[in-house]
Amino acid sequence: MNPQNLKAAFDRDGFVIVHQFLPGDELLELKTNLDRYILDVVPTLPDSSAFYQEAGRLETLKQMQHMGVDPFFEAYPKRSRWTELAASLVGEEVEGQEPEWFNKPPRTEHVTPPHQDNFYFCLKPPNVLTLWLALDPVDEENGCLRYVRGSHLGGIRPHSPTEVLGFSQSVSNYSPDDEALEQPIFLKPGDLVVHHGETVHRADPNRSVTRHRRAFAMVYRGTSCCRDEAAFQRYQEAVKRQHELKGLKVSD
Ligand SMILES: O=C(O)CCC(=O)C(=O)O
Repeated sequence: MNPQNLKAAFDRDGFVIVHQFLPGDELLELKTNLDRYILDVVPTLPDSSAFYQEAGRLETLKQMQHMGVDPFFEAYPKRSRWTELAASLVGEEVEGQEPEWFNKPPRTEHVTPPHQDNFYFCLKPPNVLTLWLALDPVDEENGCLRYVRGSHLGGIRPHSPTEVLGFSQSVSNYSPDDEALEQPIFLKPGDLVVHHGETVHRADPNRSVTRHRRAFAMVYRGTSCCRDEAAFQRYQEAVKRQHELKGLKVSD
């Protein structure tokens, strides 16, 4: 798809797929650094930077954030392949946030509850998006993302607290009408899906026995965005309460 068509699809649907976004050599470089980070850096991190489905079991590692502690991942968001795509879809210059990593390990009951990222980010105007790169084949069996088509155009929906570590808030009035508009996203390693910060999305658990569902993600915000600091503070306090209730040690 050419850049104009990508933007038109993104503006209309709130998400767009770019197949074969990352060439094989760059995918290998990224995976090698992720393996290194998981082995060498994750054991040194506070609980709030690496989440497990079952505490202490490395094979159930399901989410990593604040990855900018590592020089490779600190520099990664500035790579032009990523910034150029983000800027062309947002429609202005962008700033990239620290990378994140999401997994649904096999045989774990880990759902992604329906949510809008900008409920967490509190940015106005909502010129913010996520670039989500598949590291494994992703389909219905291992818990693909599901987007509610066009939902980025309806504003922020009410959210309420969840029990899900890493996704502390969920759309509270998610309905069969939303489900009817859901688009499941099937990807191969190196394929990318981009979603707008106000697109409602969710994912089922990984029902497979052996297949991981790993993804590398980066959030880019337009330079015109400002944070609603009061709303952001409320959100952060809710996250802190959730972490305390789950007994996590939080360093920041
Ligand atoms: O990987 C997932 O299941 C969720 C990712 C997500 O919600 C996001 O990147 O905004």
